[in-house]
Amino acid sequence: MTLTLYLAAGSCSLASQIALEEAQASYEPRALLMADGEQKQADFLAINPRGRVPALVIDGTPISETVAILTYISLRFPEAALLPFDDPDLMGKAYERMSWYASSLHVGIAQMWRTERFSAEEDGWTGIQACGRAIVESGFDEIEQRFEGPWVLGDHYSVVDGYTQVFWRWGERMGVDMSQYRRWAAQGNRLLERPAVARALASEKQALDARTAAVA
Ligand SMILES: N[C@@H](CCC(=O)N[C@@H](CS)C(=O)NCC(=O)O)C(=O)O
Repeated sequence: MTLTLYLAAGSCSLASQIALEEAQASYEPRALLMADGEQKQADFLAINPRGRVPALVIDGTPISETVAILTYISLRFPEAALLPFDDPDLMGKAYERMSWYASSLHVGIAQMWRTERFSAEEDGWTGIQACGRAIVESGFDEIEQRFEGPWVLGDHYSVVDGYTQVFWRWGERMGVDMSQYRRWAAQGNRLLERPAVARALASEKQALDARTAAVA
């Protein structure tokens, strides 16, 4: 089986890359330069017609959407126990959380940083961005309040933890005072101590450095 992960630095593709590293999967990371619009170029649109990362190509067949990719990796590498498949209640929690991230919190981020998707009329952008920020900030409060254990799903480390880290990075980028989120910070610190997460972050950087060096 060959696996290729299309990613972009600082993006939500980090969640999929952490999952691949946790699974000790053999995969090729391929960084796109989003600032150059590579996600909208024909060769990538042939992989994901929506022009978004992450995309995971499995033996030539692509899948996109973070929740789908995280599910695929968890099922493909069951020994890594990246989702609690034998616990329906916990699985419900895992999918509630991942669906909320993908359908609401990430969309709030897009309202701020990709406002052109929501209205062609620039006059209305300030309001759209303010609503996006409010969605994100109340979502961050919810993340903090709902921590019940060392990990997002309590005692079970899962792909949801890496996905949650994506939002932490974005919060820092937005200039949110992340020091107010103590339990979330503790989970993030535990996460960063995991060798797989360190490998994912290094690999994300390396893939980007290789691309920027090639372009320079
Ligand atoms: N629903 C998709 C969203 C993917 C997405 O929006 N990815 C962003 C990076 S975080 C992207 O590729 N943006 C490129 C663009 O908007 O042109 C998922 O959850 O994977």
